[in-house]
Amino acid sequence: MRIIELKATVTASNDRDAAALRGELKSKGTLLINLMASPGAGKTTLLERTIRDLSGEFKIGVMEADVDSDVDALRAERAGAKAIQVHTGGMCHMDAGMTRRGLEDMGWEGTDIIFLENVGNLICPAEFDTGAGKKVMLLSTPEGDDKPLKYPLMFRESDVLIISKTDVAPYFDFDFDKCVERARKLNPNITVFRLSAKTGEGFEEWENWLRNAAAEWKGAKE
Ligand SMILES: Nc1nc2c(ncn2[C@@H]2O[C@H](COP(=O)(O)OP(=O)(O)OP(=O)(O)O)[C@@H](O)[C@H]2O)c(=O)[nH]1
Ligand SMILES: [Mg+2]
Repeated sequence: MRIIELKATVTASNDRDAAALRGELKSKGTLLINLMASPGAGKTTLLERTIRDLSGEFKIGVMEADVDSDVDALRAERAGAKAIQVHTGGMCHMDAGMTRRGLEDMGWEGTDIIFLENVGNLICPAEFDTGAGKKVMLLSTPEGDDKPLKYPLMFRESDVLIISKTDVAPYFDFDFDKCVERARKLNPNITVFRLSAKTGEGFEEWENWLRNAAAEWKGAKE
């Protein structure tokens, strides 16, 4: 497992770089998923199980973006994915140029699905297009059902909202209906899953969504 040190890319247009990267990935049928959430929401735990469940069907890559450490990439690698750790040089998000460098260093060709576990926070990652084909966010029940009100851009930008740690929801008075209503007010098309890595709730639905998304992405490559 490699670790690479990155600095923010200085280019005229992140959006243009992101669109170019997305086009290259699409031409090879590789679906890049930008996974975003607060620190500790359960991103790596979600990935570990997803990799174990799906690595017989798909070639899966994981790019772990953090300010420091290699723990998450080691976890993804142990679960069976091709993994790379990128250090963001203190930056709180990944941009398209950084994502391209990480992917090239990892060797992305031949993979079906690559998860980019973005730096943990609900603000900056929502502002930067990384070139991903899909954006998936997690909100864990201990964070509270009011988060769509406080971090609207993240909810607006995401294709999928995974409400994680449902097993502990009763301890945090988490109101699922209120949370989903608030999220849908910002983004009527957002797909919502309830999921627990402890009980396994929701994994079947999430993994079926992934299967469909990967197939659609490949189908559109011509
Ligand atoms: N009860 C419960 N705990 C969970 C669940 N998913 C993850 N956790 C716990 O939450 C903690 C953080 O999980 P991670 O998967 O490391 O979270 P992360 O979002 O990758 O964290 P960062 O990469 O540091 O931002 C760990 O102690 C996990 O065991 C869940 O579904 N239920
Ligand atoms: Mg993590």
